[in-house]
Amino acid sequence: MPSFRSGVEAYIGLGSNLDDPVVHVNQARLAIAAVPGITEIGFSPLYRSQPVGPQDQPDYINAVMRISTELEPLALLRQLQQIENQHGRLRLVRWGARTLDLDVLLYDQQIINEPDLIVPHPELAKRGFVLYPLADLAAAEMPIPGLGTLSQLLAACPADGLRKITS
Ligand code: A4P
Ligand code: MG
Repeated sequence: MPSFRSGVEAYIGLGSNLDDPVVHVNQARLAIAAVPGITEIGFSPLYRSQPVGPQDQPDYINAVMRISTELEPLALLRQLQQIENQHGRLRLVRWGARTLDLDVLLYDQQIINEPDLIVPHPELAKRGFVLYPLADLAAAEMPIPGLGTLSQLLAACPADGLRKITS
């Protein structure tokens, strides 16, 4: 009997605030979609957001990508980190300015607590620049494992300083 592997759904957060962030985010989208074992299902509008963390850095461009993937969670993270590195990402300051940041927001409906990977992303519930683009791609009733539904999280998270810049 042939066996068919079917992908699981995952959501990736994209962020950039250096060296023409819109270009970095759009190129990252293409690079992610080109990884064997990843298929793009949807891509949110781009948002401009004020920095969370150190304030002496430029505004961010943020977006969320919905994918289907055959990669295991850690393999997915490693692929995203390779793409970050190709974009000249230097890890200097926690939550500091970066050319490209790719986070695994959700992987299927799994809760993952490994040294290198925590899913859902630990800051997801507090971040408008993650929740609002997520809501452009997913049903309001979507459960966020361990945290409630997407609409419950949105209701508790103001969209302060968040501006949609593409449709
Ligand atoms: N890691 C654990 N879980 C995950 C996950 N779900 N996805 C580990 C991705 N990585 C995960 O990340 C540090 C380590 O987190 C990695 O080695 C990985 O194994 P990093 O990208 O090297 O460092 P970082 O990004 O400086 O830290 P961190 O905690 O990942 O920061 P965040 O949460 O990514 O926040 N403000 C606005 N407006 N928009 C932004 O996009 N982004 C950040 C970065 C801060 N402020 C921002 C934005
Ligand atoms: Mg990160």
